[in-house]
Amino acid sequence: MSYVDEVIARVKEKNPGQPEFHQTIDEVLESLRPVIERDEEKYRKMALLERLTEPERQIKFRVPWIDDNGQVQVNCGYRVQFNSAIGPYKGGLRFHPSVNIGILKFLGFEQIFKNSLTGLPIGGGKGGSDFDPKGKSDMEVMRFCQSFMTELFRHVGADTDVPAGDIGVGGREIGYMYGQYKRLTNKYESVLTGKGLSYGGSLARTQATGYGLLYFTRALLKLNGIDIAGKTCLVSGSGNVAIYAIEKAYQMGAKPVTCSDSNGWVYDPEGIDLEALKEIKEVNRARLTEYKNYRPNAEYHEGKGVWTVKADIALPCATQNELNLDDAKALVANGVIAVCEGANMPSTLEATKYLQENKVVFGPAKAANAGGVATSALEMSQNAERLSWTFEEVDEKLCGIMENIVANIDAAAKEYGMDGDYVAGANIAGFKKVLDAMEAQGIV
Ligand code: NDP
Ligand code: 2IT
Repeated sequence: MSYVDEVIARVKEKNPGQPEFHQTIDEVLESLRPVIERDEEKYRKMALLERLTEPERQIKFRVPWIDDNGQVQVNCGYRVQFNSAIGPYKGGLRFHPSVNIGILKFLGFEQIFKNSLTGLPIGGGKGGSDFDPKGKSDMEVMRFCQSFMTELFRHVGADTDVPAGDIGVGGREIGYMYGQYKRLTNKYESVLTGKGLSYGGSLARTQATGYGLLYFTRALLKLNGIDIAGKTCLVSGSGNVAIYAIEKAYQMGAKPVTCSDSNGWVYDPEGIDLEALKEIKEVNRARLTEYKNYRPNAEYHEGKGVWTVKADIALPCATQNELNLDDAKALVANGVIAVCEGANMPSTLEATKYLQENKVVFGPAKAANAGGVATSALEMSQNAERLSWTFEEVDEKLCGIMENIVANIDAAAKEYGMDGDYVAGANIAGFKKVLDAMEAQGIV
């Protein structure tokens, strides 16, 4: 059996009941096959893939907190420190009831290659909790965040591991965690990114993932001879990534017509009303059912359905495996030109394959959504030099990073004879720097 197949089988056997982790292992190791097979015996001997697929450290801890009724609640906290070959661990914290170790390992593994693609010195990690911030008061969220950090603080630090936001973790949660870290350590350091602007945050970090996704999409389309202006876009999700993807799509002359949350979805043929969406989600923390109060002519549907609308570009920005084979078939039948992933692993392996086989330009998550973490790294740089750059400076750097990623994944795909396969291109381009650093640092 080839070394790659052996390791895929072994990882699945050693990590039962973790389907999302298996999925990313399948996708990434399959892409790396041509690189590994150039020198298979050497890599087998140094157990390169076994080391790459085993997190350097996994931390799991109890998070007790007291709700507004005086009842004690207990959640699980995690941090997966996956790979520090090219820099301190870096990656978000997710607060969602579905969080478990398998999901965090999938996210942490993806993060290794994504962070490498940014060209900045950051390793891969991910963490979070099964805590559900939905419906909790600000004080409940604060007590949870303080308890979470009361354990996590021993494992993180500006040069060790720098968490940030992800699903369910935004500016409010980062603020509460930062305050507690500072109180516990007596250090004012860049231990978290996505901080508020008054205490070390970077301009444009809030917008970065969504804006970056559109810079990426525009450049990838251009490479394929297509102009993004005038195109209709399907967006899923209505959180941080979706909102700023919609904002930048408008700025590029495209028209986003959908968005969704975990209850339902909106189709607004005139284009999503961005101000209404921001008020509903960012200010009121409410549900999308409210959208019709702002736009009576828009449609609201319960359940899932964004991918059934006819459009040119699809931008999944909610969560993993939200775009399956049936969705891919519906998109292709409706003539979609491109799918670029704002969320992490939103397309199933079958959906990705179907889209690629049908000549849809496919921009994989670890390349397309790298703008968030890239700007987090820019926040770390600003904190290190104790300076703040202007919005324009950060935004310009972000745009340059995303355009570079497009060029690098295209070149890597071509180098290995897979022209236009940006999934393979992203995995290979991200892997090469990590491989080089791991080889140089010996068996650790
Ligand atoms: P938010 O919490 O701000 O928003 C998440 C959105 O996705 C909400 O609309 C939410 O709906 C929806 N959603 C979440 N889980 C589900 C689910 N199981 N089923 C249906 N809808 C769901 O998170 P972000 O916008 O930050 O993150 C969105 C995606 O982007 C995630 O995959 C994340 O990993 C990825 N990402 C985020 C980055 C960042 O900088 N924030 C960077 C790179 C990637 P509801 O409110 O109803 O739950
Ligand atoms: O998935 C991701 O890249 C993020 N949630 C952002 C991570 C970060 O450290 O900014």
